[in-house]
Amino acid sequence: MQDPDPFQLFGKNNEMSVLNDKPWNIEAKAHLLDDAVTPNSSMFIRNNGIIPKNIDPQNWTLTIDGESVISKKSYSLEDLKTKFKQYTYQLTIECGGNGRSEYDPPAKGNQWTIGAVHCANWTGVRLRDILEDAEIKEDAVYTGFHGIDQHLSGDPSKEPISRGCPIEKGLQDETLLAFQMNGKAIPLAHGYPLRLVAGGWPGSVSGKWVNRISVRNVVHDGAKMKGMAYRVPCKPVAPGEKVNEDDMCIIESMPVKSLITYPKSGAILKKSKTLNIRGHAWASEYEVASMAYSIDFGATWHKCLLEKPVNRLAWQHFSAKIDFPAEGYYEVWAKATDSNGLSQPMVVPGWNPKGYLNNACHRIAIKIM
Ligand SMILES: Nc1nc2c(c(=O)[nH]1)N[C@H]1C(S)=C(S)[C@@H](COP(=O)(O)O)O[C@H]1N2
Ligand SMILES: [Mo]
Repeated sequence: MQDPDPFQLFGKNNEMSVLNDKPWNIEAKAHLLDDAVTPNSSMFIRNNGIIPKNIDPQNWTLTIDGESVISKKSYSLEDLKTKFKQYTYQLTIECGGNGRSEYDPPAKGNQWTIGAVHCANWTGVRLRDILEDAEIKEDAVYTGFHGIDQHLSGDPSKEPISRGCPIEKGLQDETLLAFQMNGKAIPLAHGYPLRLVAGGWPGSVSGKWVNRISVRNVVHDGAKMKGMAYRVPCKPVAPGEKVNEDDMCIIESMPVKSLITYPKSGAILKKSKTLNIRGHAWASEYEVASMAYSIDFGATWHKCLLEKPVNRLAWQHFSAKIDFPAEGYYEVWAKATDSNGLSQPMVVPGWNPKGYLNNACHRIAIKIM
């Protein structure tokens, strides 16, 4: 039997790139992310294990347990949908390893280029409301999620991933336990029937197929919380340097970044024409404060128009009209600056063993004839 066609299987645009099929990891291209709100067809898929099958939403339960709950409590999907207020937010999710392919020496793992980011509409209940209903203790410091996907080894006693976040992030208004994406049931590959969405933080915090959340009185110690996974050196290191596990710190919010989504790199334009570029920028817990472009490799920068986010943690849209001085080859570079005053670096930032947090400027090629 032939392997299933991933584009059909997941409803993805056939220009998406399949980086791995065991487990499935698929990324977008910049021009596929042009929509204000990312449709399923262009959303990257990142899996650490095997996508679950035969989910029965009628019998789904979410259990809240851990040292820092008074007594464990379970909810059906119906409970979640009927007993709590629902919210919809546009939330940016970027994989911590987005941009990994550019590190040198290379880092193992999926060689994401720029396409492991999306900003969809998520509808669900606030994790905070559920945790308050379940009554958490004052000593709560961390959350830890558990999903029903299987470890690649097939060993049922192992979890592929079980990460979490400091309780403060878990209690934010926008941290959702979502059951809808873009107004419909969440597609299976994105976490049907229930997933966490913690916008702005490494995607690995947004647990899919979630059926249990532990409220911990210590930093969660689930699969991929320790060692090198989703961690970077606490102090900068030289490229290729060996780093002890003890000197690695957990990644929290993602750094400021942007993407030019129109035109497609390689576009050809007549000299007399103005080029309208557009794209998105995001800065996790901060807002993007300004957006600039350069057509001379960063020698001079010019302002882009930048929109406000529709809500906190949503990406922001930018655009600019560019007139080129002469015929020839150009690159358009885009650089975002956040409300904390930090900008994107023009080259790949600090090397780290697993190749996380590459927020270098995005650039596209343009030919003027
Ligand atoms: N249960 C479960 N949740 C998970 C993962 C996983 O493998 N299993 N991968 C995480 C990672 S690393 C990322 S980047 C996001 C990707 O979400 P998406 O596949 O919906 O784009 O899901 C996160 N949640
Ligand atoms: Mo990720």
